[in-house]
Amino acid sequence: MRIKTIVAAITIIYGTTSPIMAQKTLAEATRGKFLFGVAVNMQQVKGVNPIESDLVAKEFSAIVAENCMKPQPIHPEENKYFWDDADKLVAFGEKNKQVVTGHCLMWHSQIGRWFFVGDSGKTVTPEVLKERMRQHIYEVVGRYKGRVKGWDVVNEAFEDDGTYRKSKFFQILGKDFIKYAFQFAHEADPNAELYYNDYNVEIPAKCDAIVQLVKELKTAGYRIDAVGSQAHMHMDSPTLDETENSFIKLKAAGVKILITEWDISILPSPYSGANISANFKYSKEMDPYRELVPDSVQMKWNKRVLDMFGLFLKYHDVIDRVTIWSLTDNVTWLNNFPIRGRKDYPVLFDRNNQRKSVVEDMIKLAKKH
Ligand code: 9MR
Repeated sequence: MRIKTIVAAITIIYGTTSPIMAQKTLAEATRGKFLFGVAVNMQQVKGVNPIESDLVAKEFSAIVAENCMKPQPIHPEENKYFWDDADKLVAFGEKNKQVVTGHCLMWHSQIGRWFFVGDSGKTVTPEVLKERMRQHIYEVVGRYKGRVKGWDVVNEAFEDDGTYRKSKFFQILGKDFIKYAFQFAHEADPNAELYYNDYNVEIPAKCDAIVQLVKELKTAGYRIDAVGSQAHMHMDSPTLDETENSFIKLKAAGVKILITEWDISILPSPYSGANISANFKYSKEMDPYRELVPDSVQMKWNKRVLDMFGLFLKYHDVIDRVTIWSLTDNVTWLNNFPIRGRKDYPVLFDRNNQRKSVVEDMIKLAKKH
């Protein structure tokens, strides 16, 4: 009781930014504007590294599973589901009063081969695939009904040129597979928000295709709440203008926007997508910052983070959540993509689990908006 009184007095005198008070977090700084989330792995959920778990719990208002809710891990065989990890993750989020997002229901990648193969070893018929989708979505969404706020219902259905990706789903069911997925997800949890999620949404042709999809879904009466823009970025692309234009188009389409997988690679890239099958050969030139990041490069990265974050803040009326794709530079997927074994620095906490200096500037910027 006495401690509480002292804390209250300090807050009145100095405000929450007092050095003797706990540091403000990005989640606090962005409250009322958008959720500030992070993708988590199972070590963090299980507390294998308690410092990381603690950071996830304290610094973020939302979490999403980096892997454990994807079709393959959660549904490895036709009649076998693996719930342990996803159950723990959802409970972890609830314990920490965080909004939990489900990622992802239908994705051409990280899905068991069995999904598309029938008894005879032949590709399944459209009817069978549709029924498998229904069962999968009903089971997964149904299990976390009321506990997961929203689902990435379909992930990465478009190519960068705006044509449909020729995934197994598309080959077997045509573009209607998307409608079926949204329908089943809505039936399984009518209160859950439903999202379409993709990378390189800043490419005009791809953004236009997504807008067209949103229109088709809405016109046909399907629920779609938001488009997730993964926002895996590089030092020079996409530009601020390209990013803003994608926001303008999505906003006009009448959906919310989620920044779902934000990171900014500091490394040179031979490739600018997030298609995980892309892989290039290692070379020292492509891994220039093993020992340290030069100040000039770090300053450029910091500026890029602030410029983008400023843009997210500008559009906070339509952006509901900004999620960082992994907690620290240690655990980011970009250390192994699109070239294995590099040292990247794309997120907001460093390899010693410390906040990068740019975070304070982001917090200051959030206050101005
Ligand atoms: O970060 C994820 C990595 O650990 C996985 O190995 C990879 C393969 O499934 O998926 C990564 O997350 C992807 C996300 O689910 C969808 N958009 C692209 C992300 C980066 O590949």
